Amino acid sequence: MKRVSALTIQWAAAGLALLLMIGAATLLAHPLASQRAAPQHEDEANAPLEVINDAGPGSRAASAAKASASALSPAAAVPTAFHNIRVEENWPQQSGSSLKYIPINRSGSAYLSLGGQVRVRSEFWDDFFFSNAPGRDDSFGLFRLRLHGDLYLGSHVRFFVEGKSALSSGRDLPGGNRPIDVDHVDLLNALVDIKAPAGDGSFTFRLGRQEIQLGKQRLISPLDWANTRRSFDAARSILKMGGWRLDTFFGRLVQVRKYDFNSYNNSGNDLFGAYLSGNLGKSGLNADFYWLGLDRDRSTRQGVSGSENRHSLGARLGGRIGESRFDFDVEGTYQFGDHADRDIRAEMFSAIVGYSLPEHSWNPRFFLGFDYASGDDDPNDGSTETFDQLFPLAHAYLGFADVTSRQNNVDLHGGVTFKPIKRFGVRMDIHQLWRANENDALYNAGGSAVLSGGPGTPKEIGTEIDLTVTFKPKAGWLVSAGYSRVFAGDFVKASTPGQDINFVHLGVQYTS
Ligand SMILES: [Ca+2]
Ligand SMILES: [Ca+2]
Repeated sequence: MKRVSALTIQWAAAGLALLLMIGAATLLAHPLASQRAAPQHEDEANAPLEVINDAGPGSRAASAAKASASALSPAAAVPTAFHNIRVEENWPQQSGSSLKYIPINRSGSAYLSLGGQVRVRSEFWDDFFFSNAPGRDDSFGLFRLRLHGDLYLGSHVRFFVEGKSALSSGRDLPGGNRPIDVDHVDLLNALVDIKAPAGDGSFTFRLGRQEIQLGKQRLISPLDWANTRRSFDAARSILKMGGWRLDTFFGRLVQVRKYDFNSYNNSGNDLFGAYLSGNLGKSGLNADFYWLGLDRDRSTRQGVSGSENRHSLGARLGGRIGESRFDFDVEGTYQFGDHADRDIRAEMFSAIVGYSLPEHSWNPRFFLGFDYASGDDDPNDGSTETFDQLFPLAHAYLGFADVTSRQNNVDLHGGVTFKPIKRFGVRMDIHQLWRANENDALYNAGGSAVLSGGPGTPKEIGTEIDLTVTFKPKAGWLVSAGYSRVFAGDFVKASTPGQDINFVHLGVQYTS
């Protein structure tokens, strides 16, 4: 532990003042928001896409004290007004909000819905990435504004445009302000939908810049935690029928250029595939089946660089177990393809089991989870076995301090969520983190190799505890605070100063 810098105190004071201001504003807030009806989510029957929105404190539903409980137990699911991906919202005529369903022709067949979100987060770091070297303590603020317009022209054509502005007060940790922190003014979504009835459901062709969220966001997520979020320039079809949803798409990752317009052509990461999700009859279980393809112009793995062509085949199953208090979620993915002159063979497995006590006034849910993602045992054997995490929401699963990713990783974790007071949610997690293979690197949350391994090196990365508190004073408001401590394990002690990491975050968000 070290001295607290003046800057840290400044930011702490600013953060607290902000929280107090927001709290006061909230008490006075117009009751409009809380009067709203929930939108008619076509997807609500399709729980997999609703899922882990509440996995991170930065996401809207984290607040909903239902925290991860409802994420995994459909029985507890509550209709929510705002979706993590705003284009998934479809507001009814009687929403009660003057911003939604604004008719623009006499018959009302053409109408416009407007919305937006403001988010402010302060982060405080002590001994970032296990080091007490200069430049490893910092505090900074992240600001984000999103505004969108959603125009319906009859029942077949829809235009959706969402802009963003992501700013930082100045991150001085290694890497400075990263592309996940800053994107001055840009387009997050800009798409057109052509929609037609299909059987008991619908078929939609979607073209343009768009966010993609699949399953529990283990592999593909809009990454709400990041200030700039993540989108793709893509063509996509969405078929909804019989309680199932099939997404097929071809897209290109939008590479954030912090101070310039994010163009279509500078990414080098093409993502394509098919993703099927739905409910298994009346079992209360939901399932996903998918194939995801990824073409990277160039990547470096275990010191070898080259173009990469990787396919991921996977399945997920989750839900409440009968009428019991147990819920579960399991997912497995196998990857194959080629990288430079090597073959790709990698896999991951993720499982979590929860136990809820609904009759207790705190509504607690206890959970135990295990995550595994393969590593490479020999860089010179002609094959690469390091799993690729693709475009995930990693820290919802592997710890809020973002020390590691779903690559050469083992995480045994457990915790509890509960609601001690109405509108308050508490989540406590503990993670024991290892590398899967001693000869492969430790990969950070961004998927970059940060510490290389070797024969005989310890596998233990460390132990992380996370405490997250959320408060949702009114519909649309989310106040969150979190503390994480990562105790350095044998592997990082051997190759870094081995200090424990402290991380505090305070956030306020308003969604309309
Ligand atoms: Ca930009
Ligand atoms: Ca190998």
